[in-house]
Amino acid sequence: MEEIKKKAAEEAIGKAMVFAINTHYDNPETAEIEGVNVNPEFGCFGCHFGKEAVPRMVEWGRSAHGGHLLEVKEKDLSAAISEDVAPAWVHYDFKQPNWQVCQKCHTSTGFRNFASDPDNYNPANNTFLLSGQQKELLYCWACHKVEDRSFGLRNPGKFEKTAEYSEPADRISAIPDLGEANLCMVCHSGRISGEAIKKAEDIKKHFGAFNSHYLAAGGIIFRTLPYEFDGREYTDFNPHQNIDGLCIACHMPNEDHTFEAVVEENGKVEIKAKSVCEKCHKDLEELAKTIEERKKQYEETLKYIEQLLAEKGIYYDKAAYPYFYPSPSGGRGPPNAFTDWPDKDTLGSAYNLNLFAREPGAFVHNPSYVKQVLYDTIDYLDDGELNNSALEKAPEEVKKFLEGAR
Ligand code: HEC
Ligand code: HEC
Ligand code: HEC
Ligand code: HEC
Ligand code: HEC
Ligand code: HEC
Ligand SMILES: [Ca+2]
Ligand SMILES: [Ca+2]
Repeated sequence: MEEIKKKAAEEAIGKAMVFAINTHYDNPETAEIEGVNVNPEFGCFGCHFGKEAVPRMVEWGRSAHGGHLLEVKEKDLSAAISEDVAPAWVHYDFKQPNWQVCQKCHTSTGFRNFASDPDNYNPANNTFLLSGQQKELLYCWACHKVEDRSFGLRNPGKFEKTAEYSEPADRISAIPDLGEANLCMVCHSGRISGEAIKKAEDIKKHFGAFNSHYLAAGGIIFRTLPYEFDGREYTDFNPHQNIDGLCIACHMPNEDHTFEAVVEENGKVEIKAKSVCEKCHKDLEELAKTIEERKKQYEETLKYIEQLLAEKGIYYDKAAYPYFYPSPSGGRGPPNAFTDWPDKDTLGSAYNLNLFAREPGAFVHNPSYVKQVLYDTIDYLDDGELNNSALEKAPEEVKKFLEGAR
């Protein structure tokens, strides 16, 4: 009996070792990420905090912040995280000095240093203990204070202090201290606001000069990002903005480190943060169906905006930075980018398209406001005037989505 137990234990340890060797080493010779890098400053404690950490590690290993490492390795233990799976960690070698402005959101070292002391943050002082092309994911020690063994969360403070952009100043300063969600706001609130287009003296530039950046949920919730049209009123009513814990409440129910608010399989949505939504939405099955429907309608609405821009000779290619081209781009990229913006509202419309195409949760994050902005974008593009004509020629799904927005 003892012999059998011992053998089983040895086998389990052997398996864990093989697994660890294949997931804890990132080959410096390749641009893909083969596994996590162990920062000698924190050692194994950088992630293995103790018993409570174990379920979190598995969840994190499946998350976008963890580059979906465990999903990649489940298929093939020798596979690596590629650009397709996690572009934000893999696309560039962000530790190189020419990417210093990007490091606070695209590296653990940069984020840790920034979030620990935003006032005195200087990316030139980011020290990367990595070699060759090795890259960081968003490790546990980026968000958690591992250095004092408290494992508590870093707190960069109010968004006003951490924002990449300074306008619209009144709305930015109105964002309250969000506690733990201050962490999320640093990276998920975009880099350039639609206000910048209003202030710009010269708009005849390629779109990179106005690109809001991506997955900018915070900038939608608090209305800091979208291009709003002059002469139109926008609602301040967003019931989701005052939920205690904000991003954490909806995206980390029961401390879930996959950071998923919903899971989706074959177009069917299952809500994870049930107890949060339940406080206001009585019928959760109904709510899940609404999300499925709205998601489709939202995507159709963005397609329609893309079509209206194309009719003006402005072609959107989501996959090819800087995204707008004078002819269908086919993934070409500069120097053929579109620069001949006829006016600010057209550029603002293009800006909104790219912002929302890169914020797939916007229709949940701020439902009524988002519909207004999309309505106005279409209303402007359809005949160059804000005359409530947006739904006249719109496809059925778009009509369903925007009915009642104005
Ligand atoms: C950057 C984060 C990180 C660091 C640092 C880290 N690990 Fe891990 N480790 C993980 C993740 C994620 C898993 C997968 C979680 C799971 O399967 O339980 C894991 C799993 C393991 C496993 C597999 C067995 C188990 O616990 O399930 C071993 C063994 C292991 N790590 C050893 C180490 C050692 C030794 C060090 C220090 C040299 C270390 N790890 C440092 C993230 C890390
Ligand atoms: C250091 C910057 C950073 C911080 C801090 C951060 N995120 Fe992220 N987050 C990212 C990046 C980058 C991605 C996309 C990774 C990829 O897919 O390449 C991402 C992805 C996500 C996704 C998944 C999107 C998808 O397409 O699957 C969610 C949800 C998310 N983050 C929520 C949060 C929440 C909630 C917080 C706060 C607890 C947070 N993030 C903190 C940078 C950050
Ligand atoms: C304020 C935080 C922040 C800063 C600063 C930042 N990014 Fe990002 N970036 C993000 C987030 C969040 C994502 C995740 C979006 C995604 O994967 O869809 C992202 C995604 C990306 C992607 C993947 C895009 C894709 O196609 O999905 C690239 C490339 C990128 N950023 C480049 C840069 C570069 C270059 C810089 C510096 C010049 C930079 N970023 C600065 C937050 C930031
Ligand atoms: C993007 C930031 C972020 C990253 C990265 C992150 N966490 Fe967390 N973690 C949080 C937040 C926010 C909470 C608080 C959640 C709450 O209050 O509901 C938390 C809570 C925890 C807790 C306490 C809750 C509990 O289950 O006891 C543990 C333990 C934990 N995280 C472990 C980890 C580990 C291990 C990793 C890496 C595998 C990790 N975290 C990565 C943001 C992060
Ligand atoms: C009311 C709950 C709620 C709040 C608050 C909330 N989210 Fe979301 N979020 C969702 C839901 C639900 C989705 C999924 C929408 C879908 O894909 O169908 C989502 C989608 C996302 C996505 C895209 C995920 C993907 O898979 O593509 C990101 C990133 C994100 N949220 C980040 C955040 C951040 C950061 C905050 C805080 C600034 C936040 N969210 C606040 C409910 C919420
Ligand atoms: C504090 C109350 C409250 C909580 C908590 C809450 N919601 Fe809402 N939600 C509302 C209200 C009120 C509306 C209607 C907003 C409007 O009409 O502008 C709404 C609207 C929505 C919509 C848009 C519906 C539509 O017809 O377009 C979605 C989707 C949604 N909520 C999802 C969620 C999810 C998912 C959760 C939990 C993760 C959640 N909500 C939590 C109050 C709440
Ligand atoms: Ca590598
Ligand atoms: Ca019109």
